Amino acid sequence: MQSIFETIKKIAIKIDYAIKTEDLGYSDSENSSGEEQLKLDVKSDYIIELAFNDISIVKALVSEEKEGVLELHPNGIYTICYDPLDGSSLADVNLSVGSIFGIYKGELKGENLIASAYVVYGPRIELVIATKKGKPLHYRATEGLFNFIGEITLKEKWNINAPGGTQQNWSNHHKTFIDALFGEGYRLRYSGGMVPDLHQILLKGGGIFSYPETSDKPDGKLRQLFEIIPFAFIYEQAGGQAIDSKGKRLMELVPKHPHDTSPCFFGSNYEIEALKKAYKVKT
Ligand code: AFP
Repeated sequence: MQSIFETIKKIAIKIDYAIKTEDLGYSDSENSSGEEQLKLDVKSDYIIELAFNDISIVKALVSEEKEGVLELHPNGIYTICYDPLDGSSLADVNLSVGSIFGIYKGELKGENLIASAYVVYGPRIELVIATKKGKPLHYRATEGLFNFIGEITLKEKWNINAPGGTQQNWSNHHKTFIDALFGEGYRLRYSGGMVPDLHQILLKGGGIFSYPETSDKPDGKLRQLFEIIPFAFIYEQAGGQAIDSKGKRLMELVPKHPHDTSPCFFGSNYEIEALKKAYKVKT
């Protein structure tokens, strides 16, 4: 597994360089969700595919930017599902973006996630790695080398509220819940980039990130395999919770299709318990 994490570090340095030096315009292609691809999306995906091609324990790759499964090594053990550059549409306004990696063994479903990692491309390059051995581990790159900063632990309750989705398309009970948090003094921290928005809550100590079902996205927007399950694992390992709108753990998701989405809520225990009450989840 260590060879996978070392490869992610090399990938991070290369994608960061691409963000800072390459064309931020659109390519003439679409991804498998029918979204226009930025040249950076395509380049980041290529960097990742090339890097894991040299790692024999990687059996296959599944990318948010491509349809299907790319078989790499028949005798490999792990399948890596990844979003090469999440929030890429923010790069051209110089906001932080990220890469997300889910490392699975066997069928591609939550309970088969072995480890996950994400990279934040911001003022600094930061990396968080989570395995079943303990708390998520936070690293920061200095001149191309990743230095260990510390373990990540969420508080029982903190003060960040990151409400995703178009507000006019929220359900009434979701809007009531979000407004109630602001009424308790929560701070609005939402950039539209899942990786920096979730990273901020982890590092600041807690709060809640929500991307609910909405009238325009009844199954949510964020993808189960590449985005939701990898972060759900990290939040649970940090002592928090990650659930859907029925109160089910996101780690129990079983995608029917690699690009399936789900409503998702990630946060500290107090905020997630408050959400369960607002959503009348039977506990
Ligand atoms: P893009 O990749 O199209 O920029 O979308 C980013 C994203 O998938 C995720 O990173 C954000 O959390 C979410 O979309 C933001 O969606 P809204 O703009 O609908 O809140």
